[in-house]
Amino acid sequence: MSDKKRMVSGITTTGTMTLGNYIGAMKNFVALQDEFEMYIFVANLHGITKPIEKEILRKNIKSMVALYFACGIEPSKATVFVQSDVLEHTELGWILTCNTTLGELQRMTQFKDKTNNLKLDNGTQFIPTGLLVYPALMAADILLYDAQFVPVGKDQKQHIELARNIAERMNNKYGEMFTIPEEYTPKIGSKIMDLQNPEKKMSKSSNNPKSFIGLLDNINEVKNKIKSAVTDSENVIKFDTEKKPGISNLITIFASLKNINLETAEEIFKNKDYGFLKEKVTEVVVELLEKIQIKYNKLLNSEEIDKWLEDGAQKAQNIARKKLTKVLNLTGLNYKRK
Ligand code: AQP
Repeated sequence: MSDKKRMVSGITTTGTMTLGNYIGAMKNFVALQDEFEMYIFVANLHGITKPIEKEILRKNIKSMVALYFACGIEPSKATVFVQSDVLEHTELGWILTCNTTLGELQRMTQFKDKTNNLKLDNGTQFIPTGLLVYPALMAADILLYDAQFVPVGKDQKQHIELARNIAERMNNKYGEMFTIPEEYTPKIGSKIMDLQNPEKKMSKSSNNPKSFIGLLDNINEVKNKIKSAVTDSENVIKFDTEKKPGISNLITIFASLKNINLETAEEIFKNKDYGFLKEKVTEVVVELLEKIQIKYNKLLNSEEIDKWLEDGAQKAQNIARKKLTKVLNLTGLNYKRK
């Protein structure tokens, strides 16, 4: 193990990476890849927790991989892999599922949010069990690598807490096997809100495309989405998430992408109108997306990506296998060991 502290995280392939995923997670992956020993995976096993067509899933996985690198992850610095290429995730995921209670999983707010109104096209309710148990798989994703920190957005805090509880429980029951992880959230932008309903978090699988900005969205579409973002009728630019969630969300996006604090951003918009705020937010978002999209288009079908993923999976698996062997030994699953 190197002297650097270890981080692990991933993004789910339920759609294209959003500006929320970028600001809440990806931006930190990129910023911290020098300082930490970083393991970043494309969470394709989490990508089947909701019904998804196989062609779309395959496309999402390929696209997410290329986006990781297009956003600035460097294969010489971070270990990047696709989750299902390292089978140990599933194996440890099952062991941890068996050490997690139904009550713990049912208490996850994401379970409640994600199952709310989940219906098939014919209107019948369909809640895949994966939506309930995926936090145990997520715990495995983290605990396999002895990660000290997990860079995530605020919505994942409860899942990291669960991973910590499972790790402590397993350590107490079977003997020391897991490092206890902590979440690492950005100071600004740990929860980017839905553009049409700023009381709700921006999500890539939203049914309303106007509610989120995808990193691969057409630039004109992006301009229109920001233009039609819901604000309020006061025309006073002030950061106040309670009373002015829409405006606060736009200030947050601007501050995060400009790498300035919220007070400085507020100062820039003092005595300006909402049109000016939206114009400035559009400028920074478009600048970012254009840069990412150029790199993305070069990378998408390149052979070097396959090689980076192969190397990444091998490196990740070396670590994961050792951890899993320890777990199999300590839990009694390895029956050959006396
Ligand atoms: N709106 C957000 N603001 C800040 N951070 C966010 N994250 C997600 N949405 C926001 C962070 O992005 C990382 C990857 O998340 P994920 O794709 O694994 O799952 P999610 O949190 O469920 O994200 P989505 O976009 O809402 O996906 P769907 O639509 O599939 O549910 C995490 O670190 C997350 O905190």
